[in-house]
Amino acid sequence: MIRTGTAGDYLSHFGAAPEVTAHAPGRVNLIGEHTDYNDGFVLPSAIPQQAVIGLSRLEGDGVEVYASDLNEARAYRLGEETQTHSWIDYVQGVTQELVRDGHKLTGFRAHIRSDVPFGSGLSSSAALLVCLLRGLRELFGLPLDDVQVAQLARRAENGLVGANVGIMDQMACSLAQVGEALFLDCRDLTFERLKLPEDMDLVVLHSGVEHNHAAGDYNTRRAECERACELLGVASLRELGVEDLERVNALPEPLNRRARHVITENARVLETVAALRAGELGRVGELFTASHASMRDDYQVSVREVDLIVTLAEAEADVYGARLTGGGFGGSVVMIARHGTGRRAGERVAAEYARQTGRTPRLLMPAH
Ligand code: GAF
Repeated sequence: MIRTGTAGDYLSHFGAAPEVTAHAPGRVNLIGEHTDYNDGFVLPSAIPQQAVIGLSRLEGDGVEVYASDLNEARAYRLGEETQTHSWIDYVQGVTQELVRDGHKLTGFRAHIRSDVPFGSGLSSSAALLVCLLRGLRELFGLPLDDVQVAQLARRAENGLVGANVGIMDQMACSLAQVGEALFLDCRDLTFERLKLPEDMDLVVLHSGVEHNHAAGDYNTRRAECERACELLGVASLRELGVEDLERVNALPEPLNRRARHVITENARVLETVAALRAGELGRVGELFTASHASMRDDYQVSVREVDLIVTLAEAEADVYGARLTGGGFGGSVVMIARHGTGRRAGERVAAEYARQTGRTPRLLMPAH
């Protein structure tokens, strides 16, 4: 298992054992997309793929980091963090926020590795941030709980990294478990853990189309939601429900679509939680299908390749439903299937998708 290799990786790279090791999983969001920065509901789960880190303190304020997946080393000094538009910004963002909060750090050395596919919509960034923060928390005895870790990770990503993301991914990577869904209210960060039903398979298929949240489209969607709020006279779209859709539909294009997606998606999260509790997997599948249509037609964050995977998945007899997971503009599809059939269905979908597009999909089974 990847976790046990961490200390050995560090040792072989730096020639000494690390003082601490830490890890954090990627996440798959079951439903509740683009609702987090609108104070809404989300329902992510952890995936077995994770980021792992080995760390040791250094004298002075130098930070040395090696990313083994990229075979790249970077160095900087605490207090001199500057944006470089590369992976080291995640590390720099974290130390900058910790120092700003008055935490006492010295320099350190880190070895990082991750098997969360980059740009897959499965939170490779948040997994890296949370695993680094867990490692630093242990190394320096920082008084941070798991919610504070998530909040600090988000500030690092919004700040030095420059991606204006919501809080879902960091909360999921810090608090979610494989086999459970984290039902999270992003307005006040209250959450509940829901055990996923035993009689379903969760399948994730990465389209091979990479996305980037520091890019413009994500920020455009956020700005559109803010503008919709101004026109509707509310502080956040969370204040509205499906009973307000008439007013929402009267907004100018595309603000009407954006707000409609967020409002109906919040309602779908609540319905999905109820259906999961009742073991009504057919209903969960219908909600997945409706969520995907809303992301494709109203929020307009899907791409041709992802739509094709959803169509192929839904043509499978044992698949209850499938939808784009994560921010969109590429990334992955999450599907639920009858227990024991998910892997085969996922393989068939992946093969047909590869044949039609020439892309290389990647099948992940968040087993439970
Ligand atoms: C990305 C962001 F990082 C999250 O905060 C969330 O907005 C998601 O897109 C869409 O639901 O993963």
